[in-house]
Amino acid sequence: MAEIAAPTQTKREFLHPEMETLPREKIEELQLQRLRETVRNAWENVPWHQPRLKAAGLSSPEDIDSLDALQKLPFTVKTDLRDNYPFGLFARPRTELARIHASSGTTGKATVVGYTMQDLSNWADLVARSLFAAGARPGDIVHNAYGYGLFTGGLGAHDGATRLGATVVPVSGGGTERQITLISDFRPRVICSTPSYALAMAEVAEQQGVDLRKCGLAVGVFGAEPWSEAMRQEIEAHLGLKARDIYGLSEIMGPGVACECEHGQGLHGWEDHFLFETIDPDTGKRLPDGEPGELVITTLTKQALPMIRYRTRDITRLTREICACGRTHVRILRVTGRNDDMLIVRGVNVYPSQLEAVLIGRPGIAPHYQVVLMKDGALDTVRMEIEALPDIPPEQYPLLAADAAHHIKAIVGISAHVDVLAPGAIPRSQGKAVRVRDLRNAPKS
Ligand code: DLL
Repeated sequence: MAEIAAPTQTKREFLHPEMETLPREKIEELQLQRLRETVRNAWENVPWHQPRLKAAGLSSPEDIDSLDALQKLPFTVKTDLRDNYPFGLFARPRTELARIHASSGTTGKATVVGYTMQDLSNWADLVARSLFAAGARPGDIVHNAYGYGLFTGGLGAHDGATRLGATVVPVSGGGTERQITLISDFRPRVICSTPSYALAMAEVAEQQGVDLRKCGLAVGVFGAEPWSEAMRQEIEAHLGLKARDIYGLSEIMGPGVACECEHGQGLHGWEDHFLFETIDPDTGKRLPDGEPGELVITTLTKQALPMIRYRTRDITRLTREICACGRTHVRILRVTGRNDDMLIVRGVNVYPSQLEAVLIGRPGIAPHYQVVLMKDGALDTVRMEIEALPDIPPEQYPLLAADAAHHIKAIVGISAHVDVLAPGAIPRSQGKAVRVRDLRNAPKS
């Protein structure tokens, strides 16, 4: 009897090889066709869009005859979703929606987003593609510590990992001690969480006497908040894995709009489903690739919630150079921060992640911090609260503070007062970390 050959494990570098390596002209051909369909969907099915598109000079969706035509179309902003709360921008009747997510935001009404079954399926495909690019493989155990619920992180990563063919542990955020037990017992190869929560887990593991570096973790897929290269090194050192960046936002889909591959040189933005531009946030003019600006995304396949030129408020740069991995899709360089989070300190523009990049990894300092904004007369001032590592004696805190302030001044160019606090003093996150405390309008005590 002929011997049955063991299944050959062919080395596949892409989950969707043809699509991920599509030549640029083919990508653009597909994008133009899908852009026209998206504009048609918005025009025919969302009463809010048509008058705006007409005012922009469009007499029908057929006028979209080149990708350049996109530049004539009006932007969509977060308040447009709020103004049409809850379902006003949906292009499908409520009965055709398979799921709703929402983000609470800090002020006002939630932003509500909806998905048809097809939208959910595309989303699962793109998260699976992202996880694969980051290094996850079918058959892996994926420990999913993104929050489940209205936040898109939990269910988004869950469906993607399932679509990839992984075994998902749907643990959600929080209950950190139990997370550590599950990680050491199940030995997942892949972990998904916010980067700040990954570090919070590492810290609790150390307190429990568990060495996460010996628990079989190989790949971490971290996102939902800005994080620096210094933070990446810190996470890799404490968890013993390769830390990869995943980006997304609920208004566009959720996690998986873009993700790093094994080269970690920018996040591949999946151009068969989205169109990426960067603009000058003040003038709204499109910027050439390579220049930092506000990321603007147009959806190309969304049925329930087509988005035309959505202003993300995220600041980044794009490059269309082909990555060393062979993927041809545009790369979004690390998102440094949101426009809303930009601090202006005596005329210098600063993002919290720039301060993070300077501080994290400095000797004696733990990777937990908060930026406190205050007022000194008419001027904004910044106080950095950072934490000492447990083995640092408190007498040394003033020295550490002076050293940190010196480096902030030298590298970022602002004067910040630095307070070094005892271990555990900065609140730990279970999801998105609160990096900024704005006390500028707080009553004086
Ligand atoms: O945070 C979706 C997500 C979940 C992405 C899990 C990645 C992983 P929202 O709650 O709508 O959606 O928040 C979107 O978070 O506009 C960025 O400001 C920020 N953000 C998301 N990913 C990154 C990242 C999810 N990798 C907002 N780097 C976005 C920097 C990020 N900022």
